Amino acid sequence: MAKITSGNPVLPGWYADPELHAFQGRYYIYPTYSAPFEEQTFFEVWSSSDLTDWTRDGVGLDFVDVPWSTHRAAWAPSVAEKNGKYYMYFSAGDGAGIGVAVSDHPSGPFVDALGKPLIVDYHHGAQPIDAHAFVDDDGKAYLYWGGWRKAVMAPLSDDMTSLSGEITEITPENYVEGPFMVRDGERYVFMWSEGNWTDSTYRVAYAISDSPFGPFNRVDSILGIEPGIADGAGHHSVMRLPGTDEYVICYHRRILGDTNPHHRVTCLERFRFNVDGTMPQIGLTNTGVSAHPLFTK
Ligand code: FUB
Repeated sequence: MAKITSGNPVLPGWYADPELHAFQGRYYIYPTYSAPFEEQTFFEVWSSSDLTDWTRDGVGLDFVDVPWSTHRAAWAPSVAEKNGKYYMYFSAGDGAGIGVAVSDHPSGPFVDALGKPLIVDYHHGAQPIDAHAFVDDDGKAYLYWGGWRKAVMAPLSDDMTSLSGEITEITPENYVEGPFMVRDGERYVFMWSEGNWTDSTYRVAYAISDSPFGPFNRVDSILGIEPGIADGAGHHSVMRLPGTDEYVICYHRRILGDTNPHHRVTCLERFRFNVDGTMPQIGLTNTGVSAHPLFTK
């Protein structure tokens, strides 16, 4: 029987840094497998027809096939579609670099496109992790990334496997990692994670700009802790719910009192922007989101 709400968490087991998309009439979540770094050697792909029931499609990319990855710390995949192909940007080896892999299908298999990292240097002090690919309404694509409390960005080339412009530092106040961009009308809403991913201090904050290049001035935190339910909510993604003016935030959070740093679970919540364009405070729930079937036209 179809579920009415997703419940939280939506994926069984420990998964973090989830990126949510709607591709080809189906929803997809691309998460980090949250475990000790040596056990993080692959990226799974999960999919759903209506946001409530999630199926493990399989391993989309295995570090066995990425020799430069150092075969550990497979983190924070971000997937973008361009010209019918799907590009996965991923972090490898706790700073070994950001790679890009390509597939003909959102479930993969993804194939390492370059045979080497796309980004390996620490530009402006930013650790090369936590890439996020944002495709604007005009089809131009941008890559945002950075750990070690520094955020940078650059335009992507049309081939999606190289940068086409200068790497600019965009670090907002309190930034730690996990950058994400969403466009709401004419406004570019940039978000990131603050605090420490291993404990309850982790949270999400945002800035609004009229350009994908910034500047990004911190407005407020919007997600982090819910007394009696969960804490340490962060490293998220946001997707506009097709056919509505609502958004879904997909994030990971911690179980109250559980101090194992890798015990992170993937959850969903629905929200609307406030009428003045600011973001609301987003509560952490156990009910998750209501079913929203997605049909291909
Ligand atoms: O999941 C591994 C790392 O933890 C990510 O790259 C960080 O953003 C943090 O969520």
